[in-house]
Amino acid sequence: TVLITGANGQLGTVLTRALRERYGNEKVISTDVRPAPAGEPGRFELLDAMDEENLRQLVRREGVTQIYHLGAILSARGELDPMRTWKVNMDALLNVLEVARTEGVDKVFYPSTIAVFGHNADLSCTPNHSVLNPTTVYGISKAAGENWAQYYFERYGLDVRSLRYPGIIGYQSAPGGGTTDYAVEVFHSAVAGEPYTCFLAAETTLPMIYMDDAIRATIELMEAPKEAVKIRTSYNLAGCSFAPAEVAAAIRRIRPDFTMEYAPDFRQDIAAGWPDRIDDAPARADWGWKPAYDLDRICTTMLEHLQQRAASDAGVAQ
Ligand code: VAH
Repeated sequence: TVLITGANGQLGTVLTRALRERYGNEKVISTDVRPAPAGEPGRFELLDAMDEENLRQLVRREGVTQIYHLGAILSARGELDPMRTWKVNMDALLNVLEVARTEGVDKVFYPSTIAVFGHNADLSCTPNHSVLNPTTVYGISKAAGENWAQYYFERYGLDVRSLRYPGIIGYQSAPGGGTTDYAVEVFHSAVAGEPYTCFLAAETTLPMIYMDDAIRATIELMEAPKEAVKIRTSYNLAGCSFAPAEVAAAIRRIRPDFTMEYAPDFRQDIAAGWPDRIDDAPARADWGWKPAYDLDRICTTMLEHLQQRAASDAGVAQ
């Protein structure tokens, strides 16, 4: 049985569906601090992973063998309340690791992020084994979390696996509180026929990945033979890299009327400390990672899906 925390989030929503398709509805328990969205099939439990006892009871009662711990406060929202962000992100992770270790859970997935890097790294193409000087409390918590993951693997043999995700772009779910959220919002505006005001400057290049690639990478890493997983802090995962102006241009190739304006806010400073692109050579070498979506394919796919949804919503409204 698989347990997912943060299952109602941007990644959790889609990963839960993918795991249910793979392992069966009954074998996957989604949990979140927020109630389940209406109409989702499968088992859902309200759970705050900061509550160790509740987490332990659930793991024990259901005979959980794998935990995907996705619940966390992201970069931009995290800066609004640093102490709470640290507490939520660390307490929940340590509870998951401790419960997994003591209840004999086989495998744990822990998402990390390109936000673990900071100004002292080579931000033009950041290697996996790079200095970590994160500038956000979210990044600090993930850098610490990666090291805890490795500690539990080395000290207790707990099979924890982790990816440093770039910004994730998908049509199925809304991002919540990240610095890369613009790259999803922009497509919603384009489909609504509205201009988009970007909170990052035009030339701010960041690593991004299409949702299908992010999900496939997660499942491929989790299903790789244990010996193949050689990095036990976290693997750099690359999709493609682009700046807001490049997305705008790519959207205009399909929707020539689309316009983007720029009003950088505090998130620009966050983005300035992050890589332009990251080097994912170890992921490719160790467990065969290869992304399938470049910017143009992301644009075509996003616009198609959001357009279809808008059309069917309009149909329902009539
Ligand atoms: C954020 N999307 O913006 C997240 C992230 C790629 C960075 O982990 O906070």
